[in-house]
Amino acid sequence: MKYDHKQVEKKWQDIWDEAHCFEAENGSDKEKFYALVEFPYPSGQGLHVGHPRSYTALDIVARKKRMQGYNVLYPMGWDAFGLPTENYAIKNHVHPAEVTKNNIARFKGQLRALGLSFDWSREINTTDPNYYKWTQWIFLQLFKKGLAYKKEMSVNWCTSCKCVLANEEVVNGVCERCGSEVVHKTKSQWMLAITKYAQRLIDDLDDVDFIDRVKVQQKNWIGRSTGAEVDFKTTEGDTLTVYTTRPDTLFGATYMVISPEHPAVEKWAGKLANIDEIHAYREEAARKSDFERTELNKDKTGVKLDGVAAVNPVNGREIPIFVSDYVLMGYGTGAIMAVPAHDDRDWEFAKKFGCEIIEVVSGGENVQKAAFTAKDETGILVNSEFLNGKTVKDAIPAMIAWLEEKGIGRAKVQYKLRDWVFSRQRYWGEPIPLVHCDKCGWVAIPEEQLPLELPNVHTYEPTDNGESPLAHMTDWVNTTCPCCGGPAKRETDTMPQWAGSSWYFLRYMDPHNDKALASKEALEYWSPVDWYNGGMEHTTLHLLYSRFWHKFLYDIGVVPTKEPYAKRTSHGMILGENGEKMSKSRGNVVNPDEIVETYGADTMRLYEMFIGDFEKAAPWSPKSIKGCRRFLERVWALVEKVQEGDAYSKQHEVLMHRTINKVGDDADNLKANTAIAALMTMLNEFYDKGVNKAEYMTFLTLLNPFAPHITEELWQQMGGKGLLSIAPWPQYDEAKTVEDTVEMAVQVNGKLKCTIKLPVDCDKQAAIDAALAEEKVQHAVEGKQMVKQIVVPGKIVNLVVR
Ligand code: ANZ
Ligand code: ZN
Repeated sequence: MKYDHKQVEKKWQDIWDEAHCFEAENGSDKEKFYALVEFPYPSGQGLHVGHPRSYTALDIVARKKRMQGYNVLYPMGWDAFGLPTENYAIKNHVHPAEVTKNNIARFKGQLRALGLSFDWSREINTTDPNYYKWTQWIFLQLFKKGLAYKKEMSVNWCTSCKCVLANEEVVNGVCERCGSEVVHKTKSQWMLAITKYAQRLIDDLDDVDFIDRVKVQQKNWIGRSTGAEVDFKTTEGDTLTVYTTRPDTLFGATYMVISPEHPAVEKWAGKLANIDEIHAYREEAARKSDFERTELNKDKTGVKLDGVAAVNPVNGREIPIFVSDYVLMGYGTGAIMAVPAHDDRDWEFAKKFGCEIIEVVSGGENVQKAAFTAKDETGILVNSEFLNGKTVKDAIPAMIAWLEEKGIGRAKVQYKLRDWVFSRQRYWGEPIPLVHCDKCGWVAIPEEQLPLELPNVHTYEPTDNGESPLAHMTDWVNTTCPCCGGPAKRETDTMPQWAGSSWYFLRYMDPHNDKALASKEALEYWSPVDWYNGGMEHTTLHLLYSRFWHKFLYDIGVVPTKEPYAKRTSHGMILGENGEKMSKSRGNVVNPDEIVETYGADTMRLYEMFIGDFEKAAPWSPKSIKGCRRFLERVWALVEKVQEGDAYSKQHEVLMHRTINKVGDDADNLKANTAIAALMTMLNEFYDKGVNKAEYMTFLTLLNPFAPHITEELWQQMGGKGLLSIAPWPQYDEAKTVEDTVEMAVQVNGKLKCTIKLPVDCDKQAAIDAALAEEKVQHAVEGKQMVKQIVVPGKIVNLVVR
């Protein structure tokens, strides 16, 4: 019979559905295992060949754990709010809910066709009111604890999406999503105080098993730095406070720089002769992204304040103050002390504006030629009175102590992380469940009124004035204040797409609960996620946000663990055949549907796992797909050659135990590629030396997590009991994984004559005797004199004759 993947795959997908065999059980006594992959955004393009790389890898883990007797939760759902759907809806005049429904249907069909063992009874959708009820509920708890607050602030504004972006959504100065220019705009925004959790988000990384690059990126993004705040008196009699990581260099501070947006500009406006020039400069700066402003190699610009100066507290010297865009308002205090001798940007600025450069750390090149920035044991303080002769490391605390004693400075820890801008002026998102009352201010709507459903509007176009489309719906907007009963207005901004994905893994634990986001028992049993795999692009956004929400939920007693994910891994990208990123414009996008249609899901799965090291990017290779397909055809054809036998034969015993061990280990370590290679070797051995039923059944079991459909079919043909997908994983015996015989080469005068099989522990003389017993060897030494006999144990017997 020919291997017909279409018939086989459809048959088993239906059987699995009917058997509900991948459904996890709540309230089970079994040990649990929770495997999670990032739920997709159901875009109009459908599934990408990149998705199955992550899904298949954890599907293999989930399937194997299930066979090992665990109660496995491997769920799937839809992260369905967001801009692309809304933009598509606007363009094509279809409601976003309709677009979402259609896209989900397509995605679900594609995932099903891949034979992924998801528990579809727990499917979730972030745009379902029964789901976002709890997203809104969590927001209300944050609001009640003072962690959600509204603030006038300068925000990133995408000129094309007409929408506020979080810092994380701005990449190299452009919108992460559409690539358009991002400018600054002052707007009133809902903010979440993620910075309150900055230190815990760093510290608790010690307790989780995340791959190193994920930990490093999380830490870099949070950006902890230690240093001091120093207060400088000004000629106006007020103080200007700076943040510095190098208080040891204070004697070298020859000027100060404030950000163009610093409030001191307006405070001193009346005293500044060149205030117009400063205002013009500030407008110019507002048009640039933070990225452009702080780029190292950019030409330094700025304006010196004409009328106000500062005083360096260590020596009483008057020093000028500049505004310059390389100092950002959003970091530290928005003001710096400039030490051109030891900071590159300050040095460039000083050269351009003719500021004094004073060396205070010796050990490098001439500081008039370049800044000496080393911050290690080699630098020694000079020109710094009480710090002279100290290393930088010792001088920093010494200066902080001096400043603290004088009451003009203090040690300070600073984070790059900003609070999370949480409102969007768009339609397709969760409504923020708050109302504004002139008397009571911002008031939470009563929890019994959740979900606050998104009203059905007819236009969702973003407005040019930056107001949400919901603002036009006066019937919906005008309401009564839950607090005083007076007239009030609803918040019309919606939540960002990151909201629904910040807690979705909890909902899978108990997806139909209408009393709580999940029951206490379900949370206790399933937490934490045992293994979470996802893209590196989500390391600084989703991963950080969801860890933050989880910690908050832990603090208010909702979830039982501090961290949501015990383990996090990340897959490399699948590139086009040309080694470049797949994209429509490059014309190198591979459609997964076509691969499944032509070769079958099992081939597709094997191929995506065989493509290379899981963590590394890998180019698409049609040749290698054919190789995987051929392997499965040989697995199929072998069924006719299987002989009787309920136990492993002597000849394959070591091979069997070894491969069980190897495939199991590899599957647990995301090394599917080497597991598959071991199964290929096994198959070759069977073709060479024959195979019995016990051996073939074990082989099918080992291959099942990788190629589930074909193995179920062959298992059934062989008379296997029940579903292979839930059959027990094979056991192996450690002692039997080692060969008890070795093969040794026999040479006469350096020429290979034959090979002999000997016990592993056989001694030298026995090896020589065995070699001499071989006919070919006897022939070669006949009538000659034996000069030397060399034995390399386990490898070679070399006889030298004359
Ligand atoms: C004096 C100094 C001397 C500095 C020196 C560095 C080297 P990290 O490590 O990133 O925290 N800085 C402070 N606030 C800033 C702002 N709002 N915009 C731009 N730059 C700012 O960097 C802290 C250092 O960056 C601070 O230490 C300050 O320059 C600058 F030899 O102060 B330093
Ligand atoms: Zn009120």
